[in-house]
Amino acid sequence: MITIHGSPVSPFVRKTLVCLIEKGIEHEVNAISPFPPPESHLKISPLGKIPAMTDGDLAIPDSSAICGYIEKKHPEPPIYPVEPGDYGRALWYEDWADNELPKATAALFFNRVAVRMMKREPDEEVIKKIISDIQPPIFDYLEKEIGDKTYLLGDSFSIADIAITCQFIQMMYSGEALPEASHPNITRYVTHHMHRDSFKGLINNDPFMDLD
Ligand SMILES: N[C@@H](CCC(=O)N[C@@H](CS)C(=O)NCC(=O)O)C(=O)O
Repeated sequence: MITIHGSPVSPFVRKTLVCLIEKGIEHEVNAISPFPPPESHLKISPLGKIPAMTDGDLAIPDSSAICGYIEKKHPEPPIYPVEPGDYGRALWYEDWADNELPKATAALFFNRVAVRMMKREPDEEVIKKIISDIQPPIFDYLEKEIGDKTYLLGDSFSIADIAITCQFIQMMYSGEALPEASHPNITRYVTHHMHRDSFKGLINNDPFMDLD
């Protein structure tokens, strides 16, 4: 059976869990924290990060590698577009959502919530700077990419929508609302996707917010 190692509160763990749930794949979660990771975790995740996945003797770290493996092993329903152009764009959005978007979203969770778990006080100056300087260009790019679409690629739900929605949920877990006035497309898009059964079940299991 597939085991995802990492706390479900992590946006990257959430990404892998949504993929598994969307595909109806049986799995279990070994809810470890990476701050610091248990010694045994370094054997399956050399960088000490979460998530890592094991499937029998196979170990794969990193949410993108894990989602790619899941897609190859269980192609239906697809979460990566089949059309080559859309596939390439999906990989781009996934990479952007994992590496650029967190500077504007998950960074708020880290600096407001995770620091307390590490027995440190949040730094309000850092938080203000994220909201005033870092968020606008990142959100402006996404706002234009979304436009009036429901799905970023074609007319189906894909890894691009999963990776992006995961990061905004993390921002909301820090107590920050979606940017309705400044970025209405983002707000409409994220609100739509986070109400899918896969996301909703995970959100309602976490201690930060509840969805009807
Ligand atoms: N590119 C990695 C990023 C994973 C990641 O940064 N996870 C965070 C938790 S949300 C982590 O393990 N941080 C611990 C650390 O950086 O040492 C992925 O997609 O899985």
